[in-house]
Amino acid sequence: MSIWFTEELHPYYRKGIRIKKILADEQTQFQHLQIVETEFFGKAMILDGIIQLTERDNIGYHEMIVHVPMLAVGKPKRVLIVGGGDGGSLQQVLRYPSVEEAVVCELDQRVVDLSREHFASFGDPWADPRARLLVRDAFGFLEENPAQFEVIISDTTDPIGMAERLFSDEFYKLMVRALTPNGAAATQCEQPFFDTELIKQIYQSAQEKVKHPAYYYANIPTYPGGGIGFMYISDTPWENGLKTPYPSGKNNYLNPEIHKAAFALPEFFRKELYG
Ligand code: SPD
Repeated sequence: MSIWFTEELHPYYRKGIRIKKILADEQTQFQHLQIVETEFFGKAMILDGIIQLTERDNIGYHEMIVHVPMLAVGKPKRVLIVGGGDGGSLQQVLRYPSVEEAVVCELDQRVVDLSREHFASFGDPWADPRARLLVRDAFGFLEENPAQFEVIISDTTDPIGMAERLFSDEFYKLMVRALTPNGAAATQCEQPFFDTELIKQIYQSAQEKVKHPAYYYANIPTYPGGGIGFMYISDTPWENGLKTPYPSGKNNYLNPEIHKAAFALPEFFRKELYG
């Protein structure tokens, strides 16, 4: 079998990858979950028709969403991942020996189960005694945990359906409240070409809450537009992270040049965001 999977996230833009085999296809309590074997990108996870990760290019996403806030903070002990049930962010967080507890607040247990089964490259981070999985909605958990986490990673799907709330001012308020002073968060923050207005709203919301919000970007070929951005949210400047040594283990995407360059924005978008 060889078929094209086409993602139509926007009515004016589609992208496709060639698939060899469907490995899992189920309707969970929350979403349509598929794991497929692709021709070029290895295995991929697709949720409600949208590619979430592939074996070949997920590492750029996970390294960038995790290490930028982790390095800025220095030696974080308690980390929260909102979403992230596939384990890719968790794997990166656990590279830091300073981490004593990494809580993952994921709504869909099946994302965790099928990822453990199919994505061996994540190295089963769930087996690490520092990992704690909470299968629940992140809003309630954030409400119950003010000033608890030095780093929060919001590793979510796109703002569609149940995930829309994770891009709201209310969510950002709760997330910042759950950070310790000088803690840092990074959130999955969409695509400058397609989601300019949403990113502007989020930046404004972040500006009202912390001193040093900033947008940065990574190239991920299987995401719309070939990449995705992140919002860095903290009273600590992201540049602090440039002085922090990397945790042991090999980086695949992040290096000091990329770390700096990721915050450089194309002029049209820089103007929109920073004026
Ligand atoms: N447009 C797709 C964005 C997907 C972001 N979430 C990825 C989850 C990987 N842990």
